Amino acid sequence: MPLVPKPLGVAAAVLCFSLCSSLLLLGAEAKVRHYDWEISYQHKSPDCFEKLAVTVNGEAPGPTIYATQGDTVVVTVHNKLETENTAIHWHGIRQIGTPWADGVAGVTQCPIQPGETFTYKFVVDRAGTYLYHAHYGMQRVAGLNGMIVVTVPEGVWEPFRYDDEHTVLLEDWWHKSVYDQATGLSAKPFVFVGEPQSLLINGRGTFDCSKLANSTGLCNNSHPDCTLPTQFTFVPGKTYLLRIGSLTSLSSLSFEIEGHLMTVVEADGHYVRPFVVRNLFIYSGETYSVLVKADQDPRRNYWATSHIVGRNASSTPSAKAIVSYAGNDPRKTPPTVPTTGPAWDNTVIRVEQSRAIVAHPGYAVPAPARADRTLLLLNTQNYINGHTKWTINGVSLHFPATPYLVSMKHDLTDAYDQHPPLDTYDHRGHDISAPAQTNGTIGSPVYRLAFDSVVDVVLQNSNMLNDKSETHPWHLHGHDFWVLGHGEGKFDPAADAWRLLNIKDPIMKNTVPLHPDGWTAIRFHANNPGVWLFHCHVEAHVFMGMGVVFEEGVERVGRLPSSIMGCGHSKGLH
Ligand SMILES: *[C@@H]1O[C@H](CO)[C@@H](O)[C@H](O)[C@H]1NC(C)=O
Ligand SMILES: *[C@@H]1O[C@H](CO)[C@@H](O)[C@H](O)[C@H]1NC(C)=O
Ligand SMILES: *[C@@H]1O[C@H](CO)[C@@H](O)[C@H](O)[C@H]1NC(C)=O
Ligand SMILES: *[C@@H]1O[C@H](CO)[C@@H](O)[C@H](O)[C@H]1NC(C)=O
Ligand SMILES: [Cu+2]
Repeated sequence: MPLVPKPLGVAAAVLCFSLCSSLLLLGAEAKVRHYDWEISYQHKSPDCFEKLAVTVNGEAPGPTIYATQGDTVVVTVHNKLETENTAIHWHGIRQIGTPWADGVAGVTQCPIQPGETFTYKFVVDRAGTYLYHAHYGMQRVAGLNGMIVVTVPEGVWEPFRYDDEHTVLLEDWWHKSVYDQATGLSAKPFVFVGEPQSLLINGRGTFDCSKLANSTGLCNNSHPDCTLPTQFTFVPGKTYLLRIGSLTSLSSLSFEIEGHLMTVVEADGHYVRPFVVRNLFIYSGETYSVLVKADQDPRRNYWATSHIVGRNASSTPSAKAIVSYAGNDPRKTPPTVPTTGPAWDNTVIRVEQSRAIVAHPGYAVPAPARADRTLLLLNTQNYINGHTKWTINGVSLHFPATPYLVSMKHDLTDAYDQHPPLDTYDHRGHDISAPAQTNGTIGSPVYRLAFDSVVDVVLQNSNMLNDKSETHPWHLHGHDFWVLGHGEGKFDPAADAWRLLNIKDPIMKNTVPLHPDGWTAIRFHANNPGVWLFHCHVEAHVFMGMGVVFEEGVERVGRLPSSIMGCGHSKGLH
């Protein structure tokens, strides 16, 4: 959709950006956008291997939601999974005033049972590129994923121009069912999900069926779901905005378009100081908008590819889509062999790109100069009663039967654990370059944050039980945070670490990678009444307990809708 900017001046745009909810004053009338979704299992062959996928109105990934800043989105969800619960999270939407619509089973609502209908209603208060996905068990792995595009209101400028746009949703895909994967992760001994069989771009990938000795007809390289790769059309000379989102379950990715440079202009709904890349590193739960100029030889087509980085996944083929210049046969295979992407184990270039992402000078929201409280969250992998788990400061998060939002608002203090071991955990004595020597516990703790306080979180990586350290993209619900910095080794609060942090022009995001053998520091304002999950966006990791729960100002939350209740101790409340 071409955006024809109406001169309004940068000052006004900056004002609009920082006072986003007042944008309604600018004339464009807020709309209510209704969606009616049936969630059901369907047989799908996105990479030529037939599998049951969780679909939205028969599609996986689901439809892109388009709205304008200030609009209200109403999604009525009918659970037609027959034998499985569901819940849908609107990733990057802060749910200001509607914490019950965040869609996290066990935190903000009871799961939606088979045959039930649940309505999500929330305001999209800031332009940008966002995501949605299932947030019940590991259900996201089965395909319930999609994008949300929120455009600026009429009369407001973005700090860049383009002629047209495309959405690019990146996923990884397994042939094992979500049940098979979850059962393995919970087993004694634990069975990891392994590397994905394929990568998808807008729901399409390719698995070579001849690799299977006996696929009993389930794998068919002539299946119409997978014969044609996704195509993006470019008109020569035009500039495109690609809205790229990753909802991989495990993989960190590198995305590139053969022969074309990309200018990164937006990250998680915030304008960045533009920088040019040949390949974009993108972690699960992140979104980026990039500008691409159709400035190459228009007589041929080009590959757009995604590759796994951060893990040795040499058996997983790269995803391939076609960028087709208008006038060519869009299905015509590019004449070149797609690249294999950057070396999977080059952490340095990934950290460098993370550090390059800072706020656009005209739109920087400076971070508060200091925090009221600092949380050091150390992740370790532990054996707990013979199970392999992830813990944060020694506790593996298990969602309680009663959603936190309900139990905390209604003072059902038996429904969760009152005291996270924040101050008792021995961070100083923990050697991050070795597997954990402790066992940890399983629990349902919550960190209670003073309302309106400024909170720093330092995420500290450490070696897993296999003595390696890997990437964990962390996603915070209900907020954007300032990304203060990424460091190597162990964060030392007494030493220089604080001086290395960027509080001048940090980017705000909702998801940030914690790189191997390092730490990541973020700062946020605990000013959104509710209960919010903060977790690793690797589906297997959060399933194994890699997350924490924050509460702030729950007493300020309005009357909870009875539709989120009905499970655990909330049975009698509605
Ligand atoms: C392929 O698998 C099916 C089902 O497991 C089995 O009945 C059949 O004998 C196998 N065929 C070959 C050639 O191994
Ligand atoms: C593979 O798919 C094609 C196209 O739908 C179909 O004609 C063919 O019968 C399928 N092959 C098998 C073995 O099922
Ligand atoms: C990556 O995996 C391949 C295949 O399993 C193996 O041959 C190779 O040695 C591994 N590379 C590293 C650096 O571990
Ligand atoms: C406790 O942790 C140690 C070291 O990781 C491990 O060897 C042991 O099996 C664990 N115990 C249980 C009961 O899981
Ligand atoms: Cu993780």
